[in-house]
Order: sequence, then structure tokens, then C-alpha cells
Amino acid sequence: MTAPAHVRGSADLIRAEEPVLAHNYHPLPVVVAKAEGCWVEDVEGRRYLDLLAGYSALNFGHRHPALIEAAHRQLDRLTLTSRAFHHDRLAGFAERLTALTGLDMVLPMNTGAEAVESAVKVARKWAYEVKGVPTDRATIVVAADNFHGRTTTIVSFSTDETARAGFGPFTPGFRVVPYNDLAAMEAAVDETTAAVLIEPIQGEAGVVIPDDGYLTGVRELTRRAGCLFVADEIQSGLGRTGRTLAVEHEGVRPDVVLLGKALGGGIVPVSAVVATREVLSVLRPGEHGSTFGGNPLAAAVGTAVVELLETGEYQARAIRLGGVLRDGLTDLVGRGVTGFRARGLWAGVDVDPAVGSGREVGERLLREGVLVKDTHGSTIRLAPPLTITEEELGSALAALGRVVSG
Ligand code: IF1
Repeated sequence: MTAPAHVRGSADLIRAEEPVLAHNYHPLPVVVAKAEGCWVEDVEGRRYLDLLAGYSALNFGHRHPALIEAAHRQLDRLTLTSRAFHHDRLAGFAERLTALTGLDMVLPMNTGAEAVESAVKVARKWAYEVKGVPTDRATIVVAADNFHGRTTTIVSFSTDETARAGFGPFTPGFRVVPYNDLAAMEAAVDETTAAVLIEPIQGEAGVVIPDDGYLTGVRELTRRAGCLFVADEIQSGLGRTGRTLAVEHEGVRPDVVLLGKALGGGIVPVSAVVATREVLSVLRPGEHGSTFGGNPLAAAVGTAVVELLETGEYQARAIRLGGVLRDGLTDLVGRGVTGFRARGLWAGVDVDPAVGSGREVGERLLREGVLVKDTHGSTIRLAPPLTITEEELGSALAALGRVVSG
């Protein structure tokens, strides 16, 4: 059936973007118009399995009924007050989020980068007021190949030239050490160190999982040094790896946990700095803020997301189906896949460059009805919604097999 004249097709819409949209992305040639669960549908009605899930912002699938219901209910009551006034959704959200993470206080923000920026500010203030670091001398230790967002301060400590070039001058006060290297981190931490900021698993780097004991080592090292352990769980958290937080795989409790992406249920931007009382108590009225941070709609959706995670159901699914994912990828090693790293329903898959680049694999999978995104080179990231069924996952793995094994 041809689309009515007034509805533009995919090709028209892609062409129409070109002169009026900044070219800061190179999207795959698909124009999504509808979605539900793990499936998206393009303008022409073609359906695709979504194995990117909004870079882990869609852990509960597209338009999860409980989340959409919470959003609709709140849309019909109250959407924004600013923090100049209280509103009836914020206490509940903060109570549930602290209980879920085992920490004491919440600083509600919107995007992941805002949570990271807020953590940098709070860690520095804590260093001056609690640790006694001389003013403006605080340092923060980060890992090479990190990804924490796109603001000027955050790209100041990125080691990815593409993310940094042309955006200087950069914010000082950061020390970069190799990931998964405790000795290097020990050497970088000193009396000026406010915090160590790392991803428990490095997402953009290609789902890089540190050695067992690394997170425990970071915890012990930061405790000994009297600095903060800040875990960026914006991509690794909220069920993705089979636990509420990825740090739970080692039973580690950071001083600060950063959340975002799936906290907003794929509906609204919701992020948060969740931390000990000692850390977040350094903030006093007027010292930090955000127009939309903790807004009623965000708090209502965020509360519904936490309620989904309280059941443990999604974490259990990520473990169980993560086994299916791992087995499927193991079968492909030596048949177009050279290696992979996986935890829960999250995998970085290294495709043999002879098969093609990550982008080319993504384009071929698109033609097979599966959406994935490459990270770097010939590595693709698989991060389906945690609601994916075994059959859907099996069909996605079969499509990957056809694409990489020829
Ligand atoms: C893009 C990458 C993923 C994150 C971690 C903070 C943030 C992110 C661990 C910032 C955001 C997003 C950003 C998005 C694509 C995606 C991404 F490819 F960029 F690196 F997932 F790996 N900490 N990651 O992964 O959160 O401000 O975006 O809400 O910039 O293209 P944000």
C-alpha cells in the first residue's frame, strides 16, 4: 500500500533532515515511526528487533505498559513545578531510589552527563570541605577509554580524540590511568584526590569487563586513600548486567552511584547522583540545581522504574537470557566472530574485520530486520531490552550468524 500523499516516506524524511539537522550522528538508514516491546516499525511498516535499546535506556522495552501508565497518570495531574516548591512525587522517588541502591541521598538530574557533572562538582566540594584538600587543588582519577558524556568538562578527561578535538580549552584536575590497572590507579591517587570515577564495565569502549577483584580493589584503594569511589552505572546499571547495579557482581558499595538512561524508562530523561549522606550533605541551597531535575513527571516515571526493579524479575531475566546470548555468541567464535565480552544481556562482539566493519555489520543486520550499533572498529554492542523473549533473542542471534558467517 503506498503512503497517502501527505505522509513522507523514509527516503524523503532522511533527505529532509540533511539541510536542517546538525550532522553529529551517522544514523543507519531506517526511520522509526512506532515501537512496542523489543520491536520498532519504520515509516513503511517494516519491523525490526531493537538490540540497541537506546544504548540501554530502554531496558524495559519500548513503551512498557506500567511506565506508560505512570506517565499518563502524571501527565493528567502535574508535570513541572521546578524545585522552588515541593511536589508530591519527589519524596517517594528518592526513598525508593535510596532503598534500591543501598545509599542515603539523591540529587535528581536529567541526563547522564548532568549526573556526571554534578558528581564532579560534589566530589570536589567534599574534598575541600570534608577531606581538607586545598581549594581548587582537587584531582579526580578516571580511566582511559572512558565514556561519561559529552560536556566540555567530561570530554576534558576523555581519551577519544573524536570526542575531544576542537572543544578545548579543557577543564584541569583530572588524571587518566589505564582501566583495570590497580597499580596505576594507586600511583595516581594522592592527598589531592577527591574521587576515582569509573564505569564498572566500560560500555562505549566495547563492553570491557574488568578482572574479578578490580572493583573490590578500587573500593579498598579509595577507602585507604580517603577519597570517593564514584561508579558511573548510567549504562551498566538498572538490571543490564543481571544485577540492579553492576558493582553488585563484586558486592562492592561505592560512595556515589550515577544513574540515568533506563531510569527514565525510555520516556523522559531522568538521571540521579545517589550517594552517602556525608557526600551529598556538602550541597546547600542555591549551590547547585536544574530547571527540570526531579520534576513530577520524571519522579513518577522514575518511581515506576524502581518498582519494576524491586521485583528482581528483570535482573533474573538478564541472567537467564544472558546465558542464551553467551551460548549463541560462543557458537559464532571462529565463524566470523573473533571474540566477545558479555555480562547479563550486554555484549561487545568483535567481528572479524575481513567480514566487515561494525558499521557494515550493522547495515547488513538492518536488512535482516535487526538493529544494532557498532562501537569502534569491528565491534558491535548488543544490548536488547531485558524484556526480550528467548525466541526473539534466538532469531537475532541467527541473523547475526547469517551476517558474520556468510
Ligand atoms: C551519544 C556512547 C553509549 C554513558 C555513560 C554517561 C553517559 C553515557 C557510561 C552520558 C551516555 C550514550 C551517549 C550517546 C550514545 C551513548 C553511548 F556511544 F556515546 F558512548 F551508551 F556508550 N555515562 N552514553 O554511556 O549520558 O548525557 O547521554 O544521558 O553521546 O552518542 P547522557
